[in-house]
Amino acid sequence: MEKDFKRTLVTAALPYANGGVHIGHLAGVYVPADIYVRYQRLKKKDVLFVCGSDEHGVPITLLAKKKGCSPQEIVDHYHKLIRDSFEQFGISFDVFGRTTSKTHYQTASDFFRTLYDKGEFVEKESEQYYDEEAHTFLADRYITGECPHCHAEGAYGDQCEKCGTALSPTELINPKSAVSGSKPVLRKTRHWYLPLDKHQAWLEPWITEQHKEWRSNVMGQCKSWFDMGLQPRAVSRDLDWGIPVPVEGADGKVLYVWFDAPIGYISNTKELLPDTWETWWKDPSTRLVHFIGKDNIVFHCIVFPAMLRAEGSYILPDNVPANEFLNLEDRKISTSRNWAVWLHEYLEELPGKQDVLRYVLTANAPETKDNNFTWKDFQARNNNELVAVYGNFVNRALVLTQKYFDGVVPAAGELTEYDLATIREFTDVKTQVERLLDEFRFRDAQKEAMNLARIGNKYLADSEPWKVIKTDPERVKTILNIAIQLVANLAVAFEPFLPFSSSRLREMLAVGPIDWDRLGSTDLIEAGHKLGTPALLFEKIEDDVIDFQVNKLKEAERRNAEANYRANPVKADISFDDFEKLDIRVGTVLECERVPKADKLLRFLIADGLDNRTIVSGIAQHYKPEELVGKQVCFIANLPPRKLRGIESQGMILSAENFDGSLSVVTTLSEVKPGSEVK
Ligand code: B3M
Ligand code: ZN
Repeated sequence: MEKDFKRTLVTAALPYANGGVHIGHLAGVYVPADIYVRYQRLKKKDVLFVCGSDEHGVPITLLAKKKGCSPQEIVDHYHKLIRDSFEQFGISFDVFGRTTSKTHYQTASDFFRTLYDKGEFVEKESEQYYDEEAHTFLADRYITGECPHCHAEGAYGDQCEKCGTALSPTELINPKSAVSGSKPVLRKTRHWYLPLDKHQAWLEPWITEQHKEWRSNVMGQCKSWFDMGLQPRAVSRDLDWGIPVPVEGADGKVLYVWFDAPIGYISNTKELLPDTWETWWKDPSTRLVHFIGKDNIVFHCIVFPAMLRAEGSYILPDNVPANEFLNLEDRKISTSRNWAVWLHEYLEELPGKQDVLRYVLTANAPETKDNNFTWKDFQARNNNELVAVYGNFVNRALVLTQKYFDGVVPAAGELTEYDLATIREFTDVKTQVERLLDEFRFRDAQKEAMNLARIGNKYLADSEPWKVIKTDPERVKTILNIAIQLVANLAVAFEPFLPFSSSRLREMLAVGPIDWDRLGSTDLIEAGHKLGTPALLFEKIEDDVIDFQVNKLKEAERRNAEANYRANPVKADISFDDFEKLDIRVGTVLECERVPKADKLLRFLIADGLDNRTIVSGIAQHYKPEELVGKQVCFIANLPPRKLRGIESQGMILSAENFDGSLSVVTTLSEVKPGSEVK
């Protein structure tokens, strides 16, 4: 439904201030939101881009406890880290506020109070776990215990991380408080609930009938919530970190983080525009668009709209273009396992490469399904697309103009059929990019922009100015004029996607901002204009840079495996007789070599005090053969012989498997005669 909006209010999900921002957040939320906002600005639309940090919630209090500091210190630190890295990355928020600001406390409190006074909440009593030693109710995350499904220890009151099942705290076997370690008891507590069940009657048709244009992944989630039937949701918690519930007798209770956080969009707008914020939030000619990740859909499509509607004076979102998830090297990004690429580290380790990441994340944007980021793909897209296509075209056009015409843009003469055909290929680029951006299809839109460079490369390759210059210099003037127009078009078309490169490119062209509306035309740069100095727009990324990043991930994974290591449970008992049947002996390695065409196998010749024996063992990835010659090993001597790759193996060499899967051969403390028995 095309409505006539006067202005667009764009929000991007408020990142939790208990860690940095990683590529999953960027690809899912911030890069597309920024492209969209830059595009609106280029079109001279009235637009406001609002974000800030989300500074409440249990994980922040847990981290503070772990670090031995206050939650405020945690959020102060991460608020600044996140704000600064976004800024360096070119995410062009108009305001980046925080939910611990005075304005926010006041706004969220008032909001709650209004709903309370209007009778929009229901009050209910329920039983929740209470820690009698620490004198506090326990949030779901504060309770751990045995998972009722997979029986892993250390499952949380809301989820078992081992098997992924969603839990409620009372399902845990042997629950334990994460605060004091004591056994929690059930106690009665009162909370305020938003009766979403009552809101379903308008929410459902509002989304499924009036917003059919929403993305199918968003619509799908909403419909499944409706099909299950909406339930009342508690909007308060027993916790000492958050905004106090502004109701008498509600001591020790704070607003649930998901109640106050979306109000943060409003308070941050207020903070920026204390006098005019209401135009952005209450005037029906404002279009509200929320950029979020898929895990936030229910809050932005159902809970927050219900809050806004219950309050009564606010507009509702017009669209919620939520993205799916971005995986990293084929695995789910995990902050707790440090399986992530952090923005602040990227900015430090790959300085000046903001646009490369912006490009790759948009090219791989998880718009319709989960997508994958790999460092190899990052390198390939940089080297084969940004350098070889975009950068190469720009460089050729600029360098040739420099060489033949001293950097002065030549006037075009008569156009050939081929020139006209080339021009026709890009005159509609503006229509195409706009159509795609209006539909929130960022990856396809960026492809359209890139297409200009492909057209340019093909045009130069086909018209060969470096040859023609010898026979027909007049013709080269036309060719390079068209090429320079294409370069200028690239600067404009990439402006929303790769702002740093567009600005460098404009420097090389020695021009100021070019009107977005002129995108697709062939008169962006006048004949006679003196260009700046050509430089490389993008640089090749070498293997060592990529290897460093991949190793860093592997190292993080190793450290995590080490920290989380737990020995396997002991196997079922066996009889002493069974044990005695095992013949374990010590032998000395006489020979050791790789088994050809088997990357895991080593062939050993072992002195065993009898006739010597051959053993094949799968430890080639852990030892070089020469390291083992002369060493003593333990082996099982009475296993039936087995053929491995055509070699008869007479026994099995014993190794210990470390937490990370690496193997270490078992040996004796002092040298013994080959054939000595292990008892
Ligand atoms: N703090 C972000 C998250 O779920 C959450 C968004 C709040 S938006 C109001 O990762
Ligand atoms: Zn489990």
